[in-house]
Amino acid sequence: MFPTTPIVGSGANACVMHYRDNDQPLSHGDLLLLDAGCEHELYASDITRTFPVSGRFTPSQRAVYDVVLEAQLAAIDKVRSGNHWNHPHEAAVRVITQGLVKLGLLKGRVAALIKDQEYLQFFSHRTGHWLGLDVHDVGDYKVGGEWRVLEPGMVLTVEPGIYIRPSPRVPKEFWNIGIRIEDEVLVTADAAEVLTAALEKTPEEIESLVQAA
Ligand SMILES: [Mn+2]
Repeated sequence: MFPTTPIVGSGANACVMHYRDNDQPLSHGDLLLLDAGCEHELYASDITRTFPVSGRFTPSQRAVYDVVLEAQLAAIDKVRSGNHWNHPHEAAVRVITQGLVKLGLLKGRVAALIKDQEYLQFFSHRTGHWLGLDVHDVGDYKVGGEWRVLEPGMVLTVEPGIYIRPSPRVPKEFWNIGIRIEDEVLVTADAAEVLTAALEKTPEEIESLVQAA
């Protein structure tokens, strides 16, 4: 989400939006949220993956991961020329709200929950930003008061997340689950091209990567 310093947060810190201390020990059963990137030929990258420290997601972690991944894929599907800047975010909001209802973390009708922005309790940031020479690159998100229309050649991040703080209203097995999945996406005339598609992303791939480490 933020430039320059990586975000490496586990446990409760995975739910802290701009956590930068990056100095806490990893505990079995926790998640590790890693938001980082490299530069290549002066161009920035910005990637987030979330790992189970133990090598295996708990059922609750896995259930939330599945929702975030579904939201990310739905958002990426909306990255195409002719759509506007907010289409991917709207898709992510819909999937995340549906998922939060399915998980029992929100109660009510999905349409009303979206209208009332109840998802903000768990997903309080936007779904992406321009990416280029800078991590948060220059460029308008609105033009003439309207969401900017996507054009081939634009590059943006797609990074929905769900962050669940301890609360008496939330079952304990969900406490301190913080999951974000972020890729770089190129707008083309056709379907979006995920520039970071070579990286592990499915829960099975992520678990295998940690187990092999
Ligand atoms: Mn980002």
